[in-house]
Amino acid sequence: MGTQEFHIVGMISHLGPQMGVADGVALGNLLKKNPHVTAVFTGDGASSEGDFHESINVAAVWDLPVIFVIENNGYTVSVRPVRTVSLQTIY
Ligand SMILES: Cc1ncc(C[n+]2csc(CCOP(=O)(O)OP(=O)(O)O)c2C)c(N)n1
Repeated sequence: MGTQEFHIVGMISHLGPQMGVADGVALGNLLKKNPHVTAVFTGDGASSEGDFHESINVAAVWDLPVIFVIENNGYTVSVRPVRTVSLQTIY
C-alpha cells in the first residue's frame, strides 16, 4: 500500500528490491534539490540479497539522502541468521 498524500511508496517487496526504489526516490529529491530524506525498512534476511548491497553502495557513492533501517529480529522467517549471514552482528 502506498499514498502520495503522505509520501509513502507502495511496497514491491519488503526485501532488497525496495531499497533500490528508495535510492531512486532519494536521487529524485537530490536532483530537484528537495530538502527531503527517504527512509526504507527491511529485515536481516534482506542482507543476503544482492539488491541490498547494491543499494547501499550506490547510496554511499552518490551521497543520496536515504536512511536504511534494518530490523534484526533474529530470524529470516524461520531461519536463524547464523545460517544465512557470516557476521556476528548486523548493524
Ligand atoms: C525480493 C524477494 N525475495 C524473496 C522473497 C521471499 N521472502 C519472503 S520473507 C523472506 C525473508 C525475510 O527475512 P527478514 O527480512 O529477516 O524478515 P522477517 O523474517 O523478520 O519477517 C524472503 C526471502 C520476497 N518476498 N521478496
